[in-house]
Amino acid sequence: MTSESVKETYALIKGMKIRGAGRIARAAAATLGSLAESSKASSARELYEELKSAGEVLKSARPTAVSLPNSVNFVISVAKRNLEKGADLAGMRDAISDAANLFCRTSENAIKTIGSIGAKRVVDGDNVLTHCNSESAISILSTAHRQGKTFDVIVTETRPLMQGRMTASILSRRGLKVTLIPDSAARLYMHKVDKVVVGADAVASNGAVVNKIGTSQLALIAHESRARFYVAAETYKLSPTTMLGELVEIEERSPLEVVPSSWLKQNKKVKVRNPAFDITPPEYIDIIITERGVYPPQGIVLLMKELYPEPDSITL
Ligand code: RUB
Repeated sequence: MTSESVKETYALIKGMKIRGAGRIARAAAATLGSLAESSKASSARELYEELKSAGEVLKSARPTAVSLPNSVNFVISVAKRNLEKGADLAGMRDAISDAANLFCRTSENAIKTIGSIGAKRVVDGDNVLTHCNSESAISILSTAHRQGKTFDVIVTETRPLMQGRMTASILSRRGLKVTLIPDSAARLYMHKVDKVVVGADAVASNGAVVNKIGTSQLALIAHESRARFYVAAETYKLSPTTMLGELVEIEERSPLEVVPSSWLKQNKKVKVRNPAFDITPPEYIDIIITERGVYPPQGIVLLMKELYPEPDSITL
């Protein structure tokens, strides 16, 4: 039986009350940690089985951000190791809770580190464009601002759910100079943009980046305008299964995020599609900024191999 807290986190992630690849990963890890603390399981094995099924539920909340299965798999792999070592129920509870806390702390630190590494790329007088709402991209811009650099930020609205407004408010409250533009105005503005900084939901082994819909168009016009294109991605955004040739699933959301139901009723023959993410090929990306340093997209596979030395043992 799925616990109430797992159902609640699942609903919050699916309904996008908790959103953004890093946040959903931490929410899932934290939920597994508290499940371990409150579970009524009567043995270590029972707790492990309960954790595994809760993990499956959480992973199914949104399909694209690989941070979600990566965080769940991290916590479950620690539980598995402890079970195999013969941990008792209390030992298992502690190990799972510690693993969840470790994931959340590591994630928060990674975002700070990416901020420091990425801020080095921002210089006085820059015009930097960002899309959607990425904690890591925001960390870079906020860090550069705290370091006293003066630059302008252009934020795209990010239709249909307008996450760009969140980014614009956050940066503006922190004292950055921000201009919000419709997504469709990006090419008009790109000629004065020096750098584009975006986050990632998943990074494939060939260096392609999956991020909010519209990212790949921005990369294309940045390429045309010779603006640099930077991706900020914690290492838990790397998708290990892409080393085995698996593709990243692109989430398709409700048409009601694009048009109201009254419009749909009046235009029954019109098909409305709402893909939430797209794929930017590595040729359009200059660097991927991780907490482990900066990588050209074509080199990200080396980091992936270091983090996942036995790709064949990855559960598909
Ligand atoms: C959010 C989005 C963000 C990435 C990275 O999409 O595409 O750019 O998740 O964010 P949604 P972060 O709003 O559909 O979740 O750097 O915060 O992990």
